[in-house]
Amino acid sequence: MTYVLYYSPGTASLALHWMLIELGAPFEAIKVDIEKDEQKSPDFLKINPAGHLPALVVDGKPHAEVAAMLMLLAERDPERRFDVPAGSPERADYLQRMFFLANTVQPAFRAWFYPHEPAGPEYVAPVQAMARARLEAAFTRMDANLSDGRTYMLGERVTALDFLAAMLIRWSRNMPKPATDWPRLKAYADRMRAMPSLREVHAREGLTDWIGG
Ligand SMILES: N[C@@H](CCC(=O)N[C@@H](CS)C(=O)NCC(=O)O)C(=O)O
Repeated sequence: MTYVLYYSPGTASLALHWMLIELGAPFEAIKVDIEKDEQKSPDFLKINPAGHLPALVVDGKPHAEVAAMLMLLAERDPERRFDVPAGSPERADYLQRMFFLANTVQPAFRAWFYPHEPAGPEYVAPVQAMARARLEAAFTRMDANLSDGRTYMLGERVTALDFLAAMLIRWSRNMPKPATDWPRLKAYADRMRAMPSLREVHAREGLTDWIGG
């Protein structure tokens, strides 16, 4: 059955859009205009009551949360190319790293990009300072995870984790100290940027920065 992806260019939907392309899965992509706050429209709130992107319709039912949907797409792939199934040796690392990105890194980015949310416009500067410190600490950990020379976040093959990790590295591109200032993350980002599907999703979403290195 065809998936339906609700997306906005460059946002958290990018990882799903990218994986759908890489998998060659049948899907329809519906653009939601964040500039016009369409993600808060009554019609979209029926799809994702949180008013966030992405949303992914699976078997006719809408779902949200990018990390969860990446894991779902990976396990639904008939060849399970990017899945790390229960019982496999890397499973605990996979879950830990996936949840670290979703629970720690994504909220810090949310605070960086939406700094008024936690405490209003008055506290934008301290919120961004906190977000920056948390993100830089996270980049240090992600970089250290690659210190044994592994090619991808979990080892020698691409998993669902890499779609999320590479997207988050991309999000840091305009920060004072982007993730690519960490040498192993830079080399990793370059490897991911060589994937034709990452180039393709940039083209489809009309994104031109970062992908060129
Ligand atoms: N926890 C959600 C967060 C999604 C999220 O924050 N999406 C942002 C774009 S990156 C969004 O929808 N922003 C518009 C808004 O919050 O109104 C996920 O992981 O999917």
